[in-house]
Amino acid sequence: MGERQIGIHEGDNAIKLMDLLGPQDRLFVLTGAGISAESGLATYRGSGGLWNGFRVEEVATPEAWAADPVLVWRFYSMRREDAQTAEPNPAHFALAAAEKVLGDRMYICTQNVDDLHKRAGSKHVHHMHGMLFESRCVQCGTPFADDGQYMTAETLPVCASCAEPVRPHIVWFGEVPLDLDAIYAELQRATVLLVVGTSGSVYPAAGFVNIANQLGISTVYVGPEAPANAGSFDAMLLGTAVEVLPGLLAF
Ligand code: BV8
Ligand code: ZN
Repeated sequence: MGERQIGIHEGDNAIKLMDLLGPQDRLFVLTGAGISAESGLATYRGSGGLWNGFRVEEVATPEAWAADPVLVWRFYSMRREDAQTAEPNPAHFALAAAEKVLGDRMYICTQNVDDLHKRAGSKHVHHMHGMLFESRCVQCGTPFADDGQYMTAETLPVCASCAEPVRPHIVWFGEVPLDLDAIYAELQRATVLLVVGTSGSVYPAAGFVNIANQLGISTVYVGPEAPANAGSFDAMLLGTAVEVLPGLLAF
């Protein structure tokens, strides 16, 4: 499947993607921290990859959790606080509106752990790196809704049924992203890959565009600067998510 090039060309910021999609086309959207930047949420590299002087890669790891669960819970508690005050932006709403037209021919895979796609109305969203407002027992493993903030050793959450520690339901560096099979199945049947606001520096997400190229499907990047994997895209639409997506997805 997917052997369809819809004639998107380099830097064609005036394209109306929806006009180019026929009844057989399926849109796979991959989003990164950049789509939430205009909602006021820090990106990983925009802040120089630092959080309170820590490198995200140092805090978002099983090793950091084993060494200092209080530090890790403080990291995620403060991000919960930021995400609760953030609002979806016109880019999130543009994707939700496009899904109302395309229905199940559209799939959003987000690397983001915030809930802004859902709050903008998107229904078919897969959080491949977990969700900020879910936690899970390290033993029982079933994620549950949790917007709690845990800042001290005395207040760290433990499982109500087995008393083991509760961790953020987040995929850390070195852990396997969630439901990769489902992602690859959607990629296999897509005809267009739209990637928005990601530096293309973390795998396997940064490799989705290579799979798309092997499948021969059209690939578009939207962001204010070229990502690390820029050379793999058919078209680079340079601009912020809010500048580009509402026009790109207008119908
Ligand atoms: C895996 C949740 C195996 C956490 C995240 C050595 C040891 C161990 C692993 C590795 C290693 N070397 C390589 C690896 C693999 C590793 C990796 O790629 N590391 C990198 C650092 C080299 N990957 C992993 O560990 C992954 N797991 O490999 O498992 C495996 C894999 C497959 C099959 C079997 C086994 C798991 C990685 C997941 C880590 N968790 N998030 C948390 O949030 O706390 S990753 C996190 O960073 C994001 O989720 C995202 O995925 C990634 C990059 O962030 P971006 O979203 O791209 O944001 P960034 O700030 O980087 O860029 C922002 C972009 O937005 C920029 O381009 C900017 O221009 C743009 N922008 C700015 N403003 C706007 C904008 N765009 C639009 N509009 C704007 N206004
Ligand atoms: Zn438990």
